[in-house]
Amino acid sequence: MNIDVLTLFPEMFQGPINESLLKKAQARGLFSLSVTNIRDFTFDKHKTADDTPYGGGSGMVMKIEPIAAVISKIKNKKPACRQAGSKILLMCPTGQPLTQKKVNELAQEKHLVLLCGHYEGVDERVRELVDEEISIGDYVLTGGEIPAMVLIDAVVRQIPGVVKEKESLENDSFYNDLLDYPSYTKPEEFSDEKVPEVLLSGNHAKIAVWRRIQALKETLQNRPELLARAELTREDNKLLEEILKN
Ligand code: 4GO
Repeated sequence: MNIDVLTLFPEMFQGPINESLLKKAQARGLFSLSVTNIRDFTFDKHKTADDTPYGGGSGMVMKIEPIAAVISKIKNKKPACRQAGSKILLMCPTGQPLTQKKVNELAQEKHLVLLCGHYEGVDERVRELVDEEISIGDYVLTGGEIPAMVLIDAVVRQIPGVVKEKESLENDSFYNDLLDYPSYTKPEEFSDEKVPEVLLSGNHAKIAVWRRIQALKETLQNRPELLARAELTREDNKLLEEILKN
């Protein structure tokens, strides 16, 4: 997958994307990232990327022409961008929520363009230039850069080969609308707290049932609304009944 980021703050992408699994994924050619400074597409001598809002009010609004110019350049340079398998996304608090389902959909694309607004917002006419508007949650940030990084991390994680074992993705929270079960590693005892006995038993069937119960409990406690849409087996429903009795 190829990801283009359009931003006024390209340096922000130096850190998170170039560490850990994302770094390895790039080194192994599983995805590539190119970050473009929108300011390079301004045409006046002051390199103006934002201006005051029509109608008055506080803050600055990002101008549409530099954004249109950079998108147009990407489309011309990469013909793939105009075909299926390519999406232009605007990171904004009024967009569609970024869920695991949305992440998995986006992971199927060959090319993503992520447009990051800054200041008070972007000229409304930007909507004509993008395919989708995406929000990472119900809160406002100073810019779309961190949401873009969140999206990149979540999407790249779903590219085959980035996370070693497929099983590890299938056990993830939200994979099947259940939260993940708890994990432990050495030592067996820490501050009087022991690792649950069953995990040391070597009985894989028992461990699987225990983990399922923990996932159901965790979901019931922290995110009960997820359970309503989770696809539960008859066994799950029996386990839930037991949990609710206690
Ligand atoms: C995205 C962008 C929040 C989100 C943003 C979000 N805040 N919830 N701020 O995904 C235009 C100017 C939007 C600042 C940007």
